[in-house]
Amino acid sequence: MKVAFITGVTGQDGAYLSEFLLKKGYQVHGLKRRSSLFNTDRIDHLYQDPHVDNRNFFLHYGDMTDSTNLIRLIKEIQPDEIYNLAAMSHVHVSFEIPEYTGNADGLGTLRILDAVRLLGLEKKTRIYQASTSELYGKVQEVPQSETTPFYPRSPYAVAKMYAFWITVNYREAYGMYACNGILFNHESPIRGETFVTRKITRATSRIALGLQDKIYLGNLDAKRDWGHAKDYVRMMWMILQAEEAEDWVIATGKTTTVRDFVKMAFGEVGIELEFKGEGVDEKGYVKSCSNPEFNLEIGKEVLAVDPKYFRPTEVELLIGDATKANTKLGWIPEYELKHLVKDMMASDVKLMKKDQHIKEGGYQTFNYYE
Ligand code: NDP
Ligand code: GDR
Repeated sequence: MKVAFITGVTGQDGAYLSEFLLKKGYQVHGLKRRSSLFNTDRIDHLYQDPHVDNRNFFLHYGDMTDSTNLIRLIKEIQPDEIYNLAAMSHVHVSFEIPEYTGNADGLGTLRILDAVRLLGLEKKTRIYQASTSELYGKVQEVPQSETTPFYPRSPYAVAKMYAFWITVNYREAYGMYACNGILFNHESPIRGETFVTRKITRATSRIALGLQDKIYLGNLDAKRDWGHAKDYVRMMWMILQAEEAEDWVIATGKTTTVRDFVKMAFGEVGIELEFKGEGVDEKGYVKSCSNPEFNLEIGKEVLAVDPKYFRPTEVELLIGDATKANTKLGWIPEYELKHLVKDMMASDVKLMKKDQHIKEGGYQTFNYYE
């Protein structure tokens, strides 16, 4: 039985990857942080009672900023594969907590690599590093591939740039099997609520159901290459099964503006939007509503721009070229953007209907607009 260790197991990718590896017959160990509230929502369905035999899913407390903890865990687990997914992963928030981001995302990666080296596991343990299209930052060339130069535009991206190169360096210096997956944005119904796609699908569902009036967004012109997280975690595993340790771009090769994503999300529930105005004055209005379930007034303003969501330095355009992964590993994404939006909207409408019932029952529901 192969043994995997996943840092960031409670996150979007950690949850899907755990499911994927358990189905493949792996024993999966995950690193979770101590939190004052339960933080295991995404993996609760995988939980196994510690008192039963034959468990194959284990959670361990730890933190990417704590070397001794990581060394002890890797020593105990003796993993065949480590997937280093833990990170302070929000680009905008990284401008608020740059030092912590550098510590967790940059040095955290070094701690994993060095633990493997110190424990003499260089020849046993394969390491996947969650690198990112944010490394490309300011546009140098499109589409972006493994040979495109980096120009990071946030403390998050700079920390991930250190993580990228320290992974390459340990591979070259110590002959370790360590790879970077340069993944472009990938989303799902369990995407963190403050990333733009999930913020949009949640708000669209709430607006349609009369639970919220409006959504406030930042840069509507930003373009992202959005894929489905399920396709991307499959590729993380494929990367570690390849003969040679290499770095790989994973992307769909198509790009879409935030504005068009909003239109698609509203379209999914039969609401057509029209946009008027420019820059900070741009607004979105209901043009038509073909769904009798929703009682939305034509002409209602449902979207406005709030400059507080603008970033000090923005990444305007991402579009990836995954030819290498397509041809060398045979990876082809199963989901198109329209399937992703459908999946996310179906899930959020269902979730928000629960809130509607709670509200109708006289109880308060909370929504954070970040
Ligand atoms: P999430 O934000 O959903 O999950 C991040 C995970 O890291 C959570 O489990 C979080 O724990 C954990 N974590 C954060 N800080 C620490 C720390 N100091 N110590 C231990 N664990 C920590 O991210 P995703 O699942 O979306 O992304 C996974 C990885 O892939 C990240 O490294 C991200 O930067 C990278 N990436 C993501 C892309 C995407 O589009 N999703 C694209 C390219 C790269 P908790 O639940 O307690 O907060
Ligand atoms: P990103 O994702 O920064 O690409 O990082 P995010 O969804 O946060 O932003 C995408 C684009 O949308 C614009 N935007 C907004 N973003 C947020 N969060 N909230 C808003 O209200 C809003 N309005 C417009 C942003 O300016 C940006 O251009 C994600 C993370 O998962 C990283 O960890 C990962 O490395 C990259 O994707 C690839």
